[in-house]
Amino acid sequence: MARILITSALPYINGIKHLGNLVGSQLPADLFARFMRARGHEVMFLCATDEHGTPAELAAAKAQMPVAAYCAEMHEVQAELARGFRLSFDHFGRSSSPENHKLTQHLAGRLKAAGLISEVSEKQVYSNADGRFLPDRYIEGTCPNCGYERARGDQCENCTKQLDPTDLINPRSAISGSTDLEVRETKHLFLRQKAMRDQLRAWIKSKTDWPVLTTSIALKWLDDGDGLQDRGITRDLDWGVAVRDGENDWPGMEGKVFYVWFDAPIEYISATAEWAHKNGLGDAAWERWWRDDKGANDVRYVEFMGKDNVPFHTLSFPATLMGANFDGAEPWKLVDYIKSFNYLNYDGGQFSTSQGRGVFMDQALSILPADYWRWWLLSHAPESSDSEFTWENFQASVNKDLADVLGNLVSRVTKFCRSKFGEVVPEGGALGPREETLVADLTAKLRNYESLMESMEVRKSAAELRAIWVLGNEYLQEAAPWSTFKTDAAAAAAQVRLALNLIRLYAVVSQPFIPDAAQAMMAAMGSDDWSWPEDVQAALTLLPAGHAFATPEVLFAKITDEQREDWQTRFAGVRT
Ligand code: B3M
Ligand code: ZN
Repeated sequence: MARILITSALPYINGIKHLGNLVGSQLPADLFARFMRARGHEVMFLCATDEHGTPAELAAAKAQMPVAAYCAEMHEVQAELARGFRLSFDHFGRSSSPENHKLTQHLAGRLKAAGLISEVSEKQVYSNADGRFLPDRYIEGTCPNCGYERARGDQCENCTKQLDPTDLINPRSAISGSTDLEVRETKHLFLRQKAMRDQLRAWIKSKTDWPVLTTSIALKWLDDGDGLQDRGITRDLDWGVAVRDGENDWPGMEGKVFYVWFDAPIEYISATAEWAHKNGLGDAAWERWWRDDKGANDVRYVEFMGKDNVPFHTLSFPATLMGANFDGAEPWKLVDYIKSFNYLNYDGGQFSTSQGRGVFMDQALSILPADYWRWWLLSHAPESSDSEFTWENFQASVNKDLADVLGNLVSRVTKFCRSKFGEVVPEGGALGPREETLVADLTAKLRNYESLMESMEVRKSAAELRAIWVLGNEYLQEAAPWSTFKTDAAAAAAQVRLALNLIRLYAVVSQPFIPDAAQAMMAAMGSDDWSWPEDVQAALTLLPAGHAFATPEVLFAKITDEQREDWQTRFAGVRT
């Protein structure tokens, strides 16, 4: 038994995530967590809402709510959707938690002690009317390039030109509209990542088993052009973790907060502390996952994320943790493996949160149960390249894989048994060579499935699981107990007994992908034995003759053409 620490990138707080976000981190992380638990490993699976920064403030202002209340409400919304998709987090935390405030301030203090923080004076736009510095995107004005009147200080949305706020013509505050702006000096803290370049490079180079997607992005940022830059880790905002040196004030930094990307990954650790405290456990309970000197050196830590988040996880966050251990006193757990994803596109374009394009998590659950989405998304995960959601493909996969292959097997076996032998596992004669072949084939495919799941080959795992289901169908087709029954009822009974056991086995191995259907199958088989089929032959005799079962309702209803067309039109436009 091993210990596996799993984190999913933290969904940002400012709205409901779309299916592309879901398949890029939380869902595959859940698949892996469920599989590892099913194999008997000790798993700690964490996620949280990422709550600080300008976008949270803007979203709260738009909702006309205080930002803390907005975040609390949106956290609940996202937590409920996570439950709806059966994401099996051990804890779904909040980056605004007291635990994260404390740990962020502590780590910043350690970096300061390590000499890895520099203070830099910058010129920034200050709004007298708003009484605050304005981050680039809080400043609007006319684009010097195309004349668009609502260009933002970081970029013109109309012509895409990257801008500096000082480039804007007639600049004004995006908050109040005030033009009473001036440029003022302000001091910020920078993390001296450059000084850690060699250490980071050596660490990344040592990760020879990382996927190419992950390593290539990391090395690009490390070596390309000017190379790794020192990074500002503070902002002039109200909402966030106050800049402090551990428990002490940080002179000159009053009224400033840490940059959201500084505190967000730290929340992976803090979420574990939240979990411990929520469960009445002491600090040792979370430290054994995160501190090598407190028992974490045998932990395998795996992170899941979209490719755009890779630089922060391969450079900045490790730099924070390595830097905090400058004197060897705080050996924080570094990630062992990063599974990153490309993008999922939507029907010929991109999913877009800002434009409301695509299917969002709440909408998805309002039309179909979680398993349908989980199956399609995972079996089409954008691993080696971007992939695309189309309603035709979704309909075809669900109908074929879930309804025709798996659902049909369950319903044929249980209904046939009920009609001929009643709702109990029948007594039966010996099994023959056909069954031996089935056991051998299942064993081979199952071992392959296990190794694909261990290496997080999501699509290939789905294909192998489907192949395992197909074996059962082929067996039934050939053995044809409904014909056997006419000449040899005992042989038919033996076949049916095997097939009923197969349903329980399928529940166990399918559970990471389709947890609700797996529960329904297991419940129908009147069993609660989730033990992994290390020995397929033994697993197929687990339900004895005389054991009662129930014939389940339809496991997966087919998606009709009408439904598909309806959804296609409903989700063609943008969400308002
Ligand atoms: N919230 C990414 C995003 O919303 C960001 C991930 C943080 S992981 C520590 O795209
Ligand atoms: Zn422009």
